Amino acid sequence: TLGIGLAQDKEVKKLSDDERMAWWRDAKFGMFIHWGVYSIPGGERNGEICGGGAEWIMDKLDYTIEEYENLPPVFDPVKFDADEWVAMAKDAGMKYIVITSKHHDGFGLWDSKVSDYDIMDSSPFKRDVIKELSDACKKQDIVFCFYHSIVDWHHPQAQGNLFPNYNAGQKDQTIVNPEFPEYFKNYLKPQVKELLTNYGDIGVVWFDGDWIADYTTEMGKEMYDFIRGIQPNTIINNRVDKGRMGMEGMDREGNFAGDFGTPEQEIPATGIDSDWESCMTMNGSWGYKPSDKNWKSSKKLIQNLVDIVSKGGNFLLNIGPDGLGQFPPESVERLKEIGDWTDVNGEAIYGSSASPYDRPEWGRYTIKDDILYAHVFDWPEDGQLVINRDIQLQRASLLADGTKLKAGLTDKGLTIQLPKTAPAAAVSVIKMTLLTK
Ligand code: FUL
Repeated sequence: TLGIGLAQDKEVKKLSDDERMAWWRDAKFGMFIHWGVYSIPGGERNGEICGGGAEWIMDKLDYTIEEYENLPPVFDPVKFDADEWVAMAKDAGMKYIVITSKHHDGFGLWDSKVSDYDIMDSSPFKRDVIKELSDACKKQDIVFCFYHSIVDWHHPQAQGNLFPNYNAGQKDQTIVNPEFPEYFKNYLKPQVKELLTNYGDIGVVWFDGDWIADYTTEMGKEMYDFIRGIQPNTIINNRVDKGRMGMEGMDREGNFAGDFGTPEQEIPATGIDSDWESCMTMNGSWGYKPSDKNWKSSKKLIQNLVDIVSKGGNFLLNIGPDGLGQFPPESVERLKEIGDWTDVNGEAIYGSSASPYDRPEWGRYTIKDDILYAHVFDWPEDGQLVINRDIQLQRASLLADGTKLKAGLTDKGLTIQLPKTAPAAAVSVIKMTLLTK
């Protein structure tokens, strides 16, 4: 449905930058999935709980490679159901999913011919998770994308030779494995090629781990062109480029490397005139971590989505399924509540653009052609919503049920008269038609 297509397919035409980005710019909202053998211990080892993301447990709680290799043989996620996962993303109003094909620990969730350290060869499960998920996405019209780490704590030519004394938590940038170029050429690239060749259209390749000393700017360029040569219209994040992680990856003109920037666990304070996507966890961990009960409310997550979209970005919201393949119940509950909101208010999100008006104190604006959407976070007690003076208003209504609203000038400024109670608990949307010249 995307028509991205593999380069091998003769019909595939290379799109322009804007054409390539079009589906992604309209999509706004995607699901990040961090899942792997680290989902079994869930951040805990011998009663000790690792700080931060539980997907870092191998490094944080000092596993040797041999000790960590005991996890794949017990990775048997019998509850995994690709159709169900994708349906939960779709029902929440998400338009794409980004799954960790391989995180820093090096374990692959697909059938790799380059390595045995994957779900087909080292786990009793023996099902190609990437295949099942990409098929489920195709069926349900969701764009399939994958995350892939440049770091590899298992591979001896990458960081594997340094375990268990790696301590990347300190982000030691000075340690270099002289054999890393071999890993890059004979392992990383071939694995990326498998993922881009055997699973149909790939919407986004979401790299990570660009900070390591071994990775070079030249490798980043080579990787970017390599992907274009296989799937010309796949979108590639800025972490393909050495040291271009997050907001730090912006140049002075405000452009990100790769095709889009990746602010992590943060939302830029103002709009950025470049493509970007904020990724964020629901609690504090990317990988499954049941000890972390610090869940953001659905209200907060919906407001984050609106905030991001009003500033011209996308929102990639993470799920960390457990070792059996189930989404945590707290995540399921939040996805449902977000879905209830997008069902009613999606019109003000998908295909919209960043607000051309200054951010008001009560919430945010998004715009689509001559329709301006006011997303009200704080419903005014006196029922008077003061909107920006420079708005040329023709008519206004509640998006939820079409109730017409009166507007006029008061001593406070241009004001819309609202009903007593807000139609939604998280964000209520007022739809305004603007006067066109
Ligand atoms: C980070 C990684 O180190 C985290 O584990 C997570 O994958 C996040 C999205 O990117 O840099």
